[in-house]
Amino acid sequence: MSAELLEMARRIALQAGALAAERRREGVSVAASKSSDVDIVTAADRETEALIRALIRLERPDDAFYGEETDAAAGSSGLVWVVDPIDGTVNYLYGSPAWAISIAVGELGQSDDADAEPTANWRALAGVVYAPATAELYAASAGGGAWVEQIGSPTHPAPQPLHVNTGAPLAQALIGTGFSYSADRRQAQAEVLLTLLPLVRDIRRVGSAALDLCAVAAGRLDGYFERHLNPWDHAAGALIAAEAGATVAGLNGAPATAELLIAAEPALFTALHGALLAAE
Ligand code: LIP
Repeated sequence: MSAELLEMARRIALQAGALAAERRREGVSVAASKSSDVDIVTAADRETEALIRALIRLERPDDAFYGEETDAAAGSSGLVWVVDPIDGTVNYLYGSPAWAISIAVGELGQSDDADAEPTANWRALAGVVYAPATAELYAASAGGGAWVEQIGSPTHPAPQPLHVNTGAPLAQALIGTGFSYSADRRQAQAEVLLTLLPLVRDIRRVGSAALDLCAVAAGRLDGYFERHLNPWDHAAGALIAAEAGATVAGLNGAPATAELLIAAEPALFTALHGALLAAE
């Protein structure tokens, strides 16, 4: 099941990435703002999600859908697709390369909370993060490992397996993070950073949770944390990082949710979790 779902997600991500890249070349502008004046959506975000949603429905009409730019749709199959059509939207708007198509599919868990995030207690089955600007497609299936493909290379290199960095103490760890679109939340996040920054090697703020999680999987970051993420930001990247050896979770053993997501190899996860608790 996971292999077939992964192949489907990969195929759709490549089509969606080609569309988004073409729209980027044509020129991109803000279509609307959402939770704040700086939380924007472009017409390409909407068009790309519409394409992904239609392609999924064509092949698997009974699956649920949960995307950033359109209303959620329930399903009857027990599977849900969690999609960010363009993660790193602001980078996409400015023409920076750090943006990606993020597509994940999993088995919905049982929850009494109708408002619960679909990824809070789901079982992720397959995830793909495709970055057209760098032609890198990251992928993972449950229990099948994680890898990165170079798309379009004339030499057709084999996919490279992904493994997290291990052994870096917190003081030598390169940590990724990100910030909310809400000014009040950013103030609080900056105050946490004031405490954390002297405790680690350095901080990186890429602007795409999906690519931050793939960077942890690839060993280009030792760890990553962020508050206030949406499920579509991390659904695919979290599986890729976990299949590459990271612990991906929230506070005190809870699943990763909007409250907090931390991703790192187990020993660093514990150290980073403790430092974040102390910094709050
Ligand atoms: C983005 C996340 C990023 C976060 C940004 C934004 P978007 O998602 O991927 O980690 O720091 O504030 O939420 O809005 O580009 O889909």
